[in-house]
Amino acid sequence: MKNRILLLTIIALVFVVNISPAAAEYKTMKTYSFNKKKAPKEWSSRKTFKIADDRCLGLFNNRNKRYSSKTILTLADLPKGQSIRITFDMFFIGSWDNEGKLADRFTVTIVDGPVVLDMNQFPCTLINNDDTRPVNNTGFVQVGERKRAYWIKPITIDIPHADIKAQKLELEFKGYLTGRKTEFWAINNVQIKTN
Ligand SMILES: [Ca+2]
Ligand SMILES: [Ca+2]
Repeated sequence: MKNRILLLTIIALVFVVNISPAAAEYKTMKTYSFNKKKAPKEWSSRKTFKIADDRCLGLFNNRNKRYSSKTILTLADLPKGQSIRITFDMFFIGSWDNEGKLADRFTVTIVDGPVVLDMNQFPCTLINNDDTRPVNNTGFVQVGERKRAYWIKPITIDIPHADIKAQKLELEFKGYLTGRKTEFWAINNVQIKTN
């Protein structure tokens, strides 16, 4: 009897170990790498910008008229009853602030729905607030007359199927920056996955 229970336990364990990676698997439905001057029509703001020889969607700044403040991604004909996972590379350019009067914010929101990403902590550390002394930045990029440090952060957003109405999803990416010429953002390598 004891042996039988042991055997059943082992079988159950093997089953659990085998099934868990499959359950977490997502299929990539769409990829946006923004390698042309204009992003595809699904994006409301379509300008792209080269950072280290790789084009991104951007730049964005909500306080500077030369740039867009946001972009909306419209996805139609999504598979019925399935949740969506969105991954992308977020570029924080310049001196984004985590606190005080100059604090910044970045959100992703389902249009007419909930906020699905709300960030107020950023990797943009500068020694003595000096633009030329960034810590752990990915690189530098020329914006206007100045070179600014940037940091890339991979982001994952899961959207439950209950938040997807009529197989359609409109996602608004928006920054709330205080710096007109010192802070920007861009995105790259957006992947839309279903499970
Ligand atoms: Ca790209
Ligand atoms: Ca700021």
